[in-house]
Parts: sequence; structure tokens; C-alpha cells
Amino acid sequence: MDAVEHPLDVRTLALLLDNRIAAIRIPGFASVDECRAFAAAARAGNIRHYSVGRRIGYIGMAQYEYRWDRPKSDFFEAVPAAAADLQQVCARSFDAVQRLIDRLQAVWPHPVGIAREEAGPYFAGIVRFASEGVDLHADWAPLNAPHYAIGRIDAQLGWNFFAEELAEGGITIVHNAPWSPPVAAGEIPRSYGLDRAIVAGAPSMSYRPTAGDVVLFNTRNPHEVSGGPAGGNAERISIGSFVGRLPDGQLVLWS
Ligand SMILES: O=C(O)CCC(=O)C(=O)O
Ligand SMILES: [Fe+2]
Repeated sequence: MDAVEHPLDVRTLALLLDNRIAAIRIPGFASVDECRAFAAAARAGNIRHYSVGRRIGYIGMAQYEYRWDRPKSDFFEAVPAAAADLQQVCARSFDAVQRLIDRLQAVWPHPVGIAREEAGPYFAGIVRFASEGVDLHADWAPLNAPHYAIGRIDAQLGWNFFAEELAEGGITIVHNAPWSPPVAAGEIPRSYGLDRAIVAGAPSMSYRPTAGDVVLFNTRNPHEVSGGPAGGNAERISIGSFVGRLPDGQLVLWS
């Protein structure tokens, strides 16, 4: 991959899926007023916290929280409540997920939509407050979610829209070292807090989460987010999901 941000078109989208370029940026995805409304709506929303070292607030749900020893039915039963929490934020600002789907569909020749299987739709569009940063991890459904329909994808991207940015810090670093850990049959590996040795010597690129923009990158590459200085009033507020490519070319979204 190169270390450059590209505009969105059918060619760059295919190259990003194939890990041939580092990132796509959609500048001005939302207006200043929409950003302000989104940040206020998110702050007023049903914020929960992940069970990881650094404090990350979120609205909605993450499929990977269901990856170990929980029946799949628990996941699909949790989707409507998460979608209602997100809907509350959208109603007071704008629908970033639908806008992103429309932007991708405008360039991609196959269907683009929220992932689903017989049990129902997945959830897409997790809102995050990650001012303290995010540890080194990789997001790759064939290993993280082998028993789900999204486990059949052959490429995975993440998109994030940034509604508010920190004055300093909050930079995302993506390491070009597609995650392929040794995995025993039937095992679902830990993908968070990865050993730095797996990215040693690999080229990397970093992007600034500028408010108003969307940035997409290939999430099979281990990535991390630096924290900002404590005590600032601005927060790193984003909404995003994954985008997987199924073998027939369809793009499916989930968080
Ligand atoms: O917030 C970011 O810049 C990246 C967050 C992340 O880890 C992801 O979208 O997979
Ligand atoms: Fe990630």
C-alpha cells in the first residue's frame, strides 16, 4: 500500500479493498452545523463503555463483543435496542450511515447495504468517544466472526465520520501488515491489544480525524489511535462501521 489519502471513486475503493492504497478521505461529508448537531446529539445519547483499558464511550453495539461463548441469538436480539439508540442521535442531527451507503453505492457496481442473515439485520453505525486513544488491534471478520455471514467476506474496510476533533492528538496509525495470526482449528483469536512485534518494520500511514470528513482504511491492517491531552473540552467523536466485500462483490456494513 502507499501512504497517501485518495478521493473516493470505483478504482480507489477496489484498491483499498485489495490493500493496495492506504486510505480514502471524503472531505466535507457533513457541514459544520451537522457536525455540531451530531456532537450534541451524541453527548445526549445512551452512552456505554467498553471493557478495555482505555476509556472508550460508545452508542450502539459492536459485533465483536459477542464473539466468545455467547449464542448468536443474543447478538441478533440486541440489534433493535442498539438501532433505537442510534436512531435517537440521527433524529437530532443526520443519518451518517445512510449518507455513507449512498456515497459508496454511487460508485460501486454491486449492491451496498447493511449486512443481514436469516436471523435479521446487523447493527451498523457505532458512535465513539475515543479521546484517550485506542490500543493496537485488527478488525477481520473471517477470524473474529467465523460463524457469522460476515465471516465469508474477502476484504474489510472501516469508515469513520468525525463530528468533533481534539485540538491535539487523536491520530490514527495504520500499519501495512495484514493480520494473519496462527490460529488453532475452532479458536477465535484475541484481536485487541496486539503485540507490537507483528507490525515491527512494516510501513505505516497516519491520518488526522478532521471534523466533517470521513476516512476509510483497510481494517485487517493493525491500527491504533493516539490519545489527546487530558482536560481539553473538545472530544474525539466519531461514527463508523465496517464494510465487507462478499465473494459476489456486494458490500455489507456492520459494526
Ligand atoms: O477512529 C478511528 O480513526 C479508527 C477506529 C477503528 O479502530 C476502526 O474504525 O476500526
Ligand atoms: Fe478498528
